[in-house]
Amino acid sequence: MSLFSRTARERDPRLPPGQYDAGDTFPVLTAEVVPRIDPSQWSFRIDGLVATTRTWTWDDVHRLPASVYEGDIHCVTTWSKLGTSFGGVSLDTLLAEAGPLPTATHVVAWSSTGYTTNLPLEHVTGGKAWVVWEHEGKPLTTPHGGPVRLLVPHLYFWKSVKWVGGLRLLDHDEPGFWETRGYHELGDPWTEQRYDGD
Ligand SMILES: Nc1nc2c(c(=O)[nH]1)N[C@H]1C(S)=C(S)[C@@H](COP(=O)(O)O)O[C@H]1N2
Ligand SMILES: [Mo]
Repeated sequence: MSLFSRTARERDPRLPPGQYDAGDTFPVLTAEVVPRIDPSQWSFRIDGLVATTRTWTWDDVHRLPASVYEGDIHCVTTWSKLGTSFGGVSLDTLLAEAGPLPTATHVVAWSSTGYTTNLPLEHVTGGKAWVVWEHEGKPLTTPHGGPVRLLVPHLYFWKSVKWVGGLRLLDHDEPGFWETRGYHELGDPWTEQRYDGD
């Protein structure tokens, strides 16, 4: 490659401000002790402000219509992974079975480890969020949240709870693990909502 083409190379338009392309690497960021969760012991629960509290087992979620996300993910520590993919089921499918009540405005997503994060309900509906067990066609590994993690790729990746166990629907916002430690309530990478007050 000539010096000219290197210096003139444009920034990949898929990269939000302040982010770099991590290429083929997929860094691991974990605050807690990594849990070992056997798929046969895993379940996903939606409760709180719903018409019907629902719980799905590993077999149950595999019977639902499969959904794949192909695109990018962005960690607040400035790495982005471009053109990756995750497979699982759309949260829309799961929420439709539980039936959010009209009073529900926010969700808390949680892991059995105690890790939590808060999200406005409208940010996990309309094809924006998934519960996933595959990464680039292979089973999601334990360090990356396997057997099953949340995926909310339009927000910074701390919202994508690893080893996810469920969602609780609320009529108010309830800051989670990182949000009570100075991270932004929402976390939009395109407007660099990294920390509280950004
Ligand atoms: N349970 C749990 N989920 C979590 C985290 C965590 O520490 N524990 N870290 C978050 C953060 S800050 C990021 S960037 C991503 C990292 O996912 P990865 O380790 O698969 O890259 O998971 C998010 N989900
Ligand atoms: Mo992160």
